[in-house]
Amino acid sequence: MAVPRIRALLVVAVAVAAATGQATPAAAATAVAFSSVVPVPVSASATAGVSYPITSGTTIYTTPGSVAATDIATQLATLVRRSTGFAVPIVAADASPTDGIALLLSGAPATVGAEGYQLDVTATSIAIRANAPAGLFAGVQTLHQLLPVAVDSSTVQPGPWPVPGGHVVDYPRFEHRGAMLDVARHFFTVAQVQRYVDQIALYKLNYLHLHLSDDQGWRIAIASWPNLATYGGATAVGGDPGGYYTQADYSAIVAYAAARYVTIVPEIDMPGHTNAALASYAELNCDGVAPPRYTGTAVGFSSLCVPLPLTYVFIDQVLGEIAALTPGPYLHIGGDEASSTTPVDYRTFINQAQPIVAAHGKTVVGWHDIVNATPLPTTVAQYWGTTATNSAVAAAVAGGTKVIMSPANLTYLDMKYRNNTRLGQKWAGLIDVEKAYNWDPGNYLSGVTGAAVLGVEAPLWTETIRTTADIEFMAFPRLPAIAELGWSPFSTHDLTAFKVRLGAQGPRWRVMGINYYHSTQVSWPAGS
Ligand code: IFG
Repeated sequence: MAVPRIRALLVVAVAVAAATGQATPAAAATAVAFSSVVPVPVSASATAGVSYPITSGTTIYTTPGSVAATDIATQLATLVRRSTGFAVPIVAADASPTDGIALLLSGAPATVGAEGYQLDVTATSIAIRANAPAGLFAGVQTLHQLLPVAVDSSTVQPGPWPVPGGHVVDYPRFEHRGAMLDVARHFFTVAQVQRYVDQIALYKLNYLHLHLSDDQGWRIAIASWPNLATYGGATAVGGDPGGYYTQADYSAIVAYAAARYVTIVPEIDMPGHTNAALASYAELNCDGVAPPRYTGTAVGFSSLCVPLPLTYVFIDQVLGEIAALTPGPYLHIGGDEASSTTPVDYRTFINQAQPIVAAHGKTVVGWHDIVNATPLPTTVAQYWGTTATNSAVAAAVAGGTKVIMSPANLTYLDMKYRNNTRLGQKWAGLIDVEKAYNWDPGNYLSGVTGAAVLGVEAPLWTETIRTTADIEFMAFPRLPAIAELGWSPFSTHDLTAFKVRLGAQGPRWRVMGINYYHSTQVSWPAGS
């Protein structure tokens, strides 16, 4: 179709939209730049002048007999159906499709591994090939970012729906690419967490760490200790409403995340950050007296009673119930800021808690403070320091400990962008896009490089965060920067190029209703 006719079509579309009171169509007529994908793929080459038009005749083909491929296809079809109004049928691919959109668990190069994919867009077809469902899902996230931004509209838009032509071969640098959401300082509903899962999955993050307990709130029902949720979960920072997940709620989050190839990592912080538990059960306290519930924002004042045998019955039963609901490999036991636990007691406690986690078939993750005890060989330390050297962590790594990189001064999404940012804190410094992007998780902490680094995670603590809009304001645009550090080869690391790609995400975030911060370090397209 010659360009003038497309322009004429668009004029008509806008006129029709205006006449029918529909929202004027987001810029659906022009194809997204092939180079705008975040995280940047290992290799991507656009085919100039070629685009695939999604039309009412477009079919999605999937590998026969694969429930996972069909589920992924259904997620893509649901997105496209909602905004195009097309039927987008899903059928099993009986051969190598020559039209439509093929999502295939065959034909991908072995080099892309289990999480990678190959994507080809021609004038007549789109093909995503992977060795495993996780790779197919990753390829669909890249395709999603290549669809016109109007595809993310919640109402039918006029189109047209061109997808830019090109070839991608892609796979992740790090296995652990995570976000953390603190649901203890403020509680967020299942739907709010699921919305965040959708957003982090679009940027190929594959872990969501939920900080489920702290001084200000206990957020998951434990059948053997019911007061934890009903009493310990009733409040929040500032006296804001509390809340908690029933075990069915938690399972719904786990399942929703799993369908998007995001693994949930539950955290029960201990021995510190435990006032909500101690307030819920007097018998857990060394003096037998339950402290009042706490709605402030101080840290370091609480501790489980280390000499008390009941403490270990408690953590065994709590962690046992959570482990049974958690298909992922990790249980996070926190371990941070145990200022009210003596160093001897801290070591005793952590060294007793780790085998309890292992007995429930899970691998321990802890904030890096746990290297001051004796980490199990499989225990993972999550580094949250603000320095590029930490001799205790380096020593643990020399002993085989693996690390998830979360330097607070680079990845903490609750840090203000600028001094005048309304939300957030600034104890670890101000973090805008350039600081969030301009580092290498694999070569940041001295003595912690290469295979010792499992990956990266961006925590969002919620002392000052109360709503979905607050979450999105702090997570976007910095989380995609962390996502690119986790996925893309460091050879592609380029701040200038990244900021162009990041700016190109703005129009889609606007259509998705993501309340992102228009960082002054990025040039955002008009209207985004
Ligand atoms: N440090 C505390 C968090 C939270 C954070 C806010 C860790 C591991 C400061 N511990 O970060 O509970 O209060 O930025």
